[in-house]
Amino acid sequence: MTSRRLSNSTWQALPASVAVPSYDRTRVAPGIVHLGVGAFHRAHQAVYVDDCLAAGEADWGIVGVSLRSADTRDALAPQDGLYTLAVRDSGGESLRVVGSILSLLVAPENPSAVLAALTDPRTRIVTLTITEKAYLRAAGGDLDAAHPDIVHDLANPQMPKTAHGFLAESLARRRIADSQPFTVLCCDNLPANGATLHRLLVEFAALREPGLASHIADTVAFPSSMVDRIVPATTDADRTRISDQLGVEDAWPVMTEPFRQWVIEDDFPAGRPSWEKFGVTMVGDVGPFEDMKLRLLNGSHSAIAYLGLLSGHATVDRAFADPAIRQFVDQLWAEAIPTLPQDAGLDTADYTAQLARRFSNTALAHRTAQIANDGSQKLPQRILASAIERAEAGLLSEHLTLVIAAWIAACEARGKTLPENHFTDPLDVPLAVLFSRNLPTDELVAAVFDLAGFAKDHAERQPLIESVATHLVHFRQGGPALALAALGIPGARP
Ligand code: CS2
Repeated sequence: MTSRRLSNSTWQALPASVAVPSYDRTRVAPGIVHLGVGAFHRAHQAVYVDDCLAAGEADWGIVGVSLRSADTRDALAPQDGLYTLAVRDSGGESLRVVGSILSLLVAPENPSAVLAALTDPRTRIVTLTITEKAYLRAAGGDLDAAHPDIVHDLANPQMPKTAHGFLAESLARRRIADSQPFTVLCCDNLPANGATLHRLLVEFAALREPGLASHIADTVAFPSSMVDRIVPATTDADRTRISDQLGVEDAWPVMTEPFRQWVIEDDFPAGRPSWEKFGVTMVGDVGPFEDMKLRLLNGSHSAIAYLGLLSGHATVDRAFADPAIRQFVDQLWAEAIPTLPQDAGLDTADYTAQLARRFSNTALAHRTAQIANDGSQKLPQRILASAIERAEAGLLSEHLTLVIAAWIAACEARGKTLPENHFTDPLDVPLAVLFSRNLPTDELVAAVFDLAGFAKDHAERQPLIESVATHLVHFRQGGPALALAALGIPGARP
């Protein structure tokens, strides 16, 4: 492999088969600060923005911020922010160098630089992909005001650690400077993600100063958005293969599928790129799209992850090719679909057929263990929301509750049939304490529900717990084969 790096001075000499920025990067000004500059952002929002820049909308370059690790900055700073997007399916791989990330900051190293970027009047949009757990919600959904990072940020507003701390402090500074607030565009897989972040940030600001809370409540726009693209973690083999194809080294390429989707509520008082010209759907209410994506795509993704892990399948495509898991997913979709809005024009048959094709993409090697991370943060909106709504309508949800049991069984299997830290969860420590107590199964499930805030204070909590416990007994006695057989699905791998 060559030691020359992909950068402003090498990209012109790449092979003709690699698409490159067609615009002058030196003329691009920053207009967006992105919090959480991981692989998903670089395969999704940064690509849509790259399209806008290529069409001459030069005011929307991205300042990428990592809230925790320096890895992305360390890899991309020597590359002037350039990286390769590899779009993969059975037809092969197409490469594109993306130029929309102008600079990279690491919040723990230099919080002042992040605040400076956020208060720069040219910054008109702040986008976020920080993952579900970084919203720091307590069991039940309110801001976890006792979380050490929240306590820290309230005591040290000039040196924040959390997204809440950075957003509140920069909005406070912009308010004093009489500079228009930026629009906050949440791109994480949370229900009503804009409204959820708005509520959490107002809760956080109220702990600082009531005036700031009402300023944020009244003047800052938080459009919700639905983002979708499957982005497996990049491997060393990917890095080597891409660098060989480029003829220069790319330390941090991203892998993805051909499909991409972005649906955004059109509420940008400080302006926005003409996203609608580049494949983004701008709508008044993103709710139906969000629910369909969370409950059908992400819900079945979690099911495939936990059943796949328990059945010995390392990747989504292999798990989905297992006839028992495939049949289960079809039945899970049939259970979730009636909970979606019936009058919003959603074509669920087309959507699930497309999901089946996407999950069968063998070129992605999307690891089940990657999706299994953070189940306690993901299952409420992916699985429990549908189960609760069905219970309210007097309907059983045997497939939805099986996914929760599969999550618990997979958590218990770590250190036994699965490697110790095969996947992680913010609740790992208290979960391990619960598992060590050898509780009767229904008591264990009730304790897990309490810990994670599942169906908190809900009338349907007890029947859901009983259903999960029944499945968990099957998982413990006979693995996924017995659990799925009890639903009439034959032939699962034990
Ligand atoms: C996945 C998502 O890791 C996960 O939990 O379900 O990241 C999924 O791949 C994306 O939401 C697809 O848009």
